[in-house]
Amino acid sequence: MSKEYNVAILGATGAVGRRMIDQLAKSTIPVKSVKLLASSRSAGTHLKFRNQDLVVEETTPDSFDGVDLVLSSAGGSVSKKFLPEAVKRGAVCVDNTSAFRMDEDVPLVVPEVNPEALKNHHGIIANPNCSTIQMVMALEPVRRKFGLKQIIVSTYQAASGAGQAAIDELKKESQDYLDGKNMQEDAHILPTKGDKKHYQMAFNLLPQIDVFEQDGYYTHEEWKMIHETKKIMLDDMDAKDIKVTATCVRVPIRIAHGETVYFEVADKSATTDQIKDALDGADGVVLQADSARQIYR
Ligand code: 25A
Ligand code: L14
Repeated sequence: MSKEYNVAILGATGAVGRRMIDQLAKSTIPVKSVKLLASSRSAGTHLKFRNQDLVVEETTPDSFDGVDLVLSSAGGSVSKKFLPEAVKRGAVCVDNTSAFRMDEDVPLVVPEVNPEALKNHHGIIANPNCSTIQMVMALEPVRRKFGLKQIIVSTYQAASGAGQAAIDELKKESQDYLDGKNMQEDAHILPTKGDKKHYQMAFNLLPQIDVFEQDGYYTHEEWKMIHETKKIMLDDMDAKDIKVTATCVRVPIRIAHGETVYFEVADKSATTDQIKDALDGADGVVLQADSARQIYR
């Protein structure tokens, strides 16, 4: 790789892609050039990177000629189609979708938790589900000091997880609800675009994120949280050493997920204060435990 990188953002016009552009602009990654890729629908759209005006291009395999680094968030099927093409052309791809996360030769990485896993990549590096990332960031410092036996997590996930179209749908439904309009026809995206039925999200809660698993007990989002956590912490998606279960719920929020995490440590002598100390100052973690002053934002 050159000292300055040619970077492509795949899915650049999406809710995530636009954030990637902003974050890349702020980051210390030395950027030589940026290419914005999306579907034919948004080819020709103008977007800004720093002060440069860039035109979004339709993605083809040849889009990746000369590209060093791909940041990808255009959905799993798009990643499956294009990332092997990018790797063939010499690029390293960081993929935000679920397409490759469980492949044996694809590291699943949260930099603050398991950076060592990066060593074994073959061109594709996956990052986990958003709900998994925030949980393992907070639990890894605890695990390192006291060990973990069990995790029971419940999530409160915003519309943003399902992309820009879901954010737009929540906004329209909310407006229509407040305007007293008939909302029968409003839902087309949530709970999940690919499934048969769609339900109102505004002023509601939905107990489904992603599709249901065959056993009917888990949704795929819940499955992902369980197995991604094990792969990141123990390098084995089916590891038995930590028991994990998850319940994922969609809440009518635009952006930002929340979650409550019950966990059981292995070291029974650990005190609440010691666990707070482990969290306070951990890389990327902000501890807010000042209930007397009512601070939690
Ligand atoms: O498969 P996964 O892993 O589960 O991921 C599924 C989806 O989740 C989002 C992301 O959606 C992804 O597509 N996502 C993933 N991880 C996420 C996370 N951590 C996450 N969201 C939040 N947090 P998205 O909507 O943000 O981004 C989609 C982008 O992918 C581009 N794309 C689609 N097909 C492509 C493709 N790019 C290349 N080749 C293809 N074949 C997509 O570009 C977008 O950038 P686009 O050109 O198709 O559309 C962007 C424009 O279209 C408008 N729009 C969106 N939906 C609709 C719509 N217009 C009308 N009707 C719609 N239903 C948008 O306004 C935008 O301008
Ligand atoms: O697996 O709809 O990265 O909230 C994360 C967001 C799947 C969908 C992933 C959502 C996506 C999820």
